[in-house]
Amino acid sequence: MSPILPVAQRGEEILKLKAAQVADIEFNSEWLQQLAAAMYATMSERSGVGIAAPQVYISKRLIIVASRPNPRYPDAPEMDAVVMVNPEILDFSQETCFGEEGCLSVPNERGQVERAQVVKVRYQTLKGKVVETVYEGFPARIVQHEVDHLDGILFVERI
Ligand code: K2U
Ligand code: ZN
Repeated sequence: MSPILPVAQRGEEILKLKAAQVADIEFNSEWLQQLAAAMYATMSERSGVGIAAPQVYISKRLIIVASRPNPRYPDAPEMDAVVMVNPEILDFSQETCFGEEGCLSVPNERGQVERAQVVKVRYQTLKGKVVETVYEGFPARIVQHEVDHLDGILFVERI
């Protein structure tokens, strides 16, 4: 049973920092596995479709992306949650799209945010394997929203 962690709110310094890279020694560790599990439990409990480690007061470059259909995006793809360590967006499509976003750290606010329609992401798995994947549409939006958290940026700053 993973703990539900407290979520940092807008205005707290932790959300403004540029998060640190996860070090090689941390891969394959109980610690990283437990952090990811607790982040997933916290995200799920709040019906989120993504979460970033700084939101649970851990300033490290670790995110979870878990698109699923929801009231705002009824045709969003149902995807297995992906844990991305040290994610890097390698390429943003020229084409952008507007979509409504919310944030676990900014309750009761929603807004239209312009994002790249397609992104190419390189990340490591919890075991340290390097993966490169292309996402489009709502999953691409979540990736951009979560990577922003790792760089201390909230969606409200992009409206
Ligand atoms: O990072 C977070 O605070 C989690 C957000 C992720 C999100 C990214 C892009 C667009 C919307 C949300 C939460 O999931 S906020 C809850 C939510 C869920 C679906 C659609 C809108 C808001
Ligand atoms: Zn957020």
